Amino acid sequence: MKPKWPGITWTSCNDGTGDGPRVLGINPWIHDFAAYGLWSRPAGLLACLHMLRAAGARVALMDCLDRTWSDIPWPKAHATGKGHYPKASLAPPDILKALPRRFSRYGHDPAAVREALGRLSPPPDLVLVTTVMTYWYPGAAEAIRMVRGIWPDVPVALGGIYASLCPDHAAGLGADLVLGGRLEDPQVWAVLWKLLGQDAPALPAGAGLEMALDLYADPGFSIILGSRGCPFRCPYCASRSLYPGFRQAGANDVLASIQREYRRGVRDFVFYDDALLVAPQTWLWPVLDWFEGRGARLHTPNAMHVRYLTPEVCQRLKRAGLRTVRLGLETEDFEHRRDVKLSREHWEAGMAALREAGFGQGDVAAYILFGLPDQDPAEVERTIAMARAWGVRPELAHFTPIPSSPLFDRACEVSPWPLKDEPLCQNNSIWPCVDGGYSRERARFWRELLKS
Ligand code: B12
Ligand code: SF4
Repeated sequence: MKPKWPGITWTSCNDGTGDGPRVLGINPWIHDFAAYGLWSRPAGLLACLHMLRAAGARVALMDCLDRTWSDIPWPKAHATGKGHYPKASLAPPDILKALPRRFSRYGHDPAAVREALGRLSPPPDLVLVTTVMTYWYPGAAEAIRMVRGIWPDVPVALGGIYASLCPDHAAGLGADLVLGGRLEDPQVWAVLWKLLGQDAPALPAGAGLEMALDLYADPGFSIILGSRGCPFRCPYCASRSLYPGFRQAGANDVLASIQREYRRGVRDFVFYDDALLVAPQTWLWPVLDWFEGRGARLHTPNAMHVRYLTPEVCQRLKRAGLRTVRLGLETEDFEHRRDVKLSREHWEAGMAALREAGFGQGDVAAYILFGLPDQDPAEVERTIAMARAWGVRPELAHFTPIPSSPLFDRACEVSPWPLKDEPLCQNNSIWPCVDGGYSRERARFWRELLKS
């Protein structure tokens, strides 16, 4: 099938013609047992493309997981913009063959992607391939192979979360350069421009927080990133190693980005912050004030910290139009938590504040960690029951052992899978640290429990 509209094109800060280098960003396919477009956007790649464009480059985006560049049939999205990806069966990688689950490539048909890239004229001077989950690297490898086939002489840089957390493994993927870390880090910035044969220009304002959201021609939703990093240090999380500090954007910058998206018709906005409610006066209050009465729907799929849900916070969120409320509960065993971010008192106060603000039973769900090393499944059952008792929908967040997170070494000790050497085994779909691993019967048990 031929992509007809609108294809991918070069854009620049002025009229798209300039003479800066041409940089193509690719968000690769997902190869996995399951994937759902929960308002997913490659925020990191969009931040990179914004920085490069603001510094004089011309940029283009090929998002293998988004339909907006083509008229290829796509599963109908939910009214708020989330939805399924098209998928095609794939043979699972050898190491995952024994798992009784279907493996697929999610996203556009590679033939359509190849054709759209082939039509990009003139060709790029540099291709950036981003990565999100560590165990999705085969999609990045496929993208690199495709780029090599179309433009054998164009350099390819691989970056993003997998490249940052598994740099040695990423070195084998076939890119010319693996660049872990953040592009706004002056060293990384300089190396990337060297690949273009140029001295690095000054980093633009807003580097690392602003994103080139306009590269989506007709988006059903948009994302908001008002901060980077998280002040907490939960043992199962890599946030601290991906972004050691905590940085917030200025309210005017976040608002300007939101207003641009709102003006072109976007009404669903999704927060990507790890610590959305920390120091909300910096940018979140002005943003929520602006949303009041504008008929937008806000979503927090990345979960909010319950400890910050005071009556004022909940009322502001409600008035601004928060619809999808996701909370980080993790466990009901408040006395023996693996983190320090939530006490029983916080939970009770947060639940009362949400209720008073008018959030109903259908609006709120809590993530419960499942499959941690040494976790007693009875703890998960109790947590599900507790969430229900509070009128909150329980959702299992399957544990992903993440290199560099404090719990990774223990995960390696208990898991029968080679977690360190093979990132595919970090996939939460295989239940890598659950006694006996994934099985259909065990999966059915938890599904039924969540339904009942
Ligand atoms: C937003 C988010 C989500 C969103 C959307 C994710 C998406 N895009 O599809 C939602 C809520 C859907 C989500 C879901 C999940 N997530 Co999540 N998520 C994040 C989060 C908080 C932010 C990612 C982000 O956008 N950051 C902001 C951008 C600007 O930063 P960045 O991507 O790192 O980009 C910078 C650099 O990497 C670099 N860069 C990026 N690309 C490139 C390319 C080149 C060439 C170069 C040079 C540089 C470069 O420069 C960028 C600018 O500084 C991260 C944690 C974190 N703090 O990173 C977790 C994180 C990625 N998620 C994680 C997990 C585990 C999950 C879930 C599996 C949770 C669960 N158990 O259910 C699910 C499953 C996702 C799925 N199947 O779709 C893990 C990853 C684990 C892993 N093994 O890789 C992380 C790291 C959190 C953690 N626990 O530590 N997630
Ligand atoms: S799990 Fe959440 S609260 Fe804990 S360190 Fe990660 S982002 Fe912060």
